[in-house]
Amino acid sequence: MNNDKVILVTGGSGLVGKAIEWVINNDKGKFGSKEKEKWIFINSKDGDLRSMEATHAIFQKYKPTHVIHLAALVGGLFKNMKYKLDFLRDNILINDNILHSAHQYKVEKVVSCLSTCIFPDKTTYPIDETMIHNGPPHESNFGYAHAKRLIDIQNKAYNDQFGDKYTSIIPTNVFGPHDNYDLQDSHVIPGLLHKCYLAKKNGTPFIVAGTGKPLRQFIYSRDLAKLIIWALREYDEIEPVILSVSEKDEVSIKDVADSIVKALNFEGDYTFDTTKADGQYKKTASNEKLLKYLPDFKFTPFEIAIKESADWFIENYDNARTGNGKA
Ligand code: NAP
Ligand code: GFB
Repeated sequence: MNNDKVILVTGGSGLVGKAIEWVINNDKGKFGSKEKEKWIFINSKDGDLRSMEATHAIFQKYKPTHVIHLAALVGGLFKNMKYKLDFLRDNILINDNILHSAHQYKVEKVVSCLSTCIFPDKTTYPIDETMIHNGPPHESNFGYAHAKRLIDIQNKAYNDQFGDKYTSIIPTNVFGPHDNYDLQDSHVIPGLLHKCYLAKKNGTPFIVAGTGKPLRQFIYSRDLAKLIIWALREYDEIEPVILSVSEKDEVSIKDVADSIVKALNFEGDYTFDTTKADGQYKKTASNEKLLKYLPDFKFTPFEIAIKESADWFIENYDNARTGNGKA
């Protein structure tokens, strides 16, 4: 019985995919590469996963035994608000093609990636894994949210009818090296890193969108990567698990902007554009289930993770995904 694992990582060129590749290649502890594991990182150049034919061709080529499914149409608040139908359709197509190909190629395990923004907007806090389907998500990202919720339904249907072992993890907002820094489409941390960098370079004001009051839990991509590798190797439930820092580490958008100003040594004007949307006020999630499994897991302190992310962005500005640089 050849128990070599062939692990296919979809979305391998993105923020989370690159972090998994970094941990596998650099972590000398329990999360790093292991014998009998072959890791394959793919991106859209390997094939458009919205096409069943292209997805099949990838499975035919690599014959994976395990899949970490990260590929998705992803974006921050403002991109989600603009393209709700694209977020719904593209992600439904990508997810269905991956899970059905995994079933047809008898893949032993799939770990898919959801997001805490898919939970009901009107809910009690902290949010936990049992609440996914308890009501409508926030208006700003219902397209993305319903497509992601469907993965949990698909996992349970494949397990119920065929016994397939497909599960999912639910990260909070993620940040780190190799992020998407497009000034319109990005998430808040890469967006503000780029804006503050340009404000410092051009001597212009640093403008944060919204009131700065909303609250978020942020996980460093390299911490998330370790937890996803753990989930692939050891997490045996079909039910999802939230991967997040604890509730006490929740910060405001103003705290985030202050940390970025400090990390980039910005001394210019710094204001808030309250004409811009705040989105969901908070989505405070419990990581109790995770800590039952990994009580000693060490998360990177927020300020250190922001500094490492800022340094990576400055060092790699010319090759980073900065979009067209227009706010
Ligand atoms: P990202 O940086 O935008 O990367 C997206 C990846 O998906 C890229 O490798 C991209 O390939 C690939 N991809 C997109 N559309 C594709 C298609 N049609 N066919 C094939 N590949 C395609 O995303 P990320 O932030 O790493 O997100 C990874 C996962 O984490 C996603 O499932 C996302 O929903 C989830 N998540 C992210 C966050 C966050 O804050 N970033 C929070 C919670 C959950 P190319 O590079 O070739 O385009
Ligand atoms: O990361 P973000 O775009 O998404 O953060 P969400 C949005 C918060 O940051 C809002 C404020 O309160 C914005 O007003 N903000 C301030 C900014 N300046 C900026 C900026 O320059 N760019 C951005 N993007 N925000 C997303 C979901 O929600 O969370 C996605 O829409 C995904 O589907 C992601 O799940 C993880 O946290 O509000």
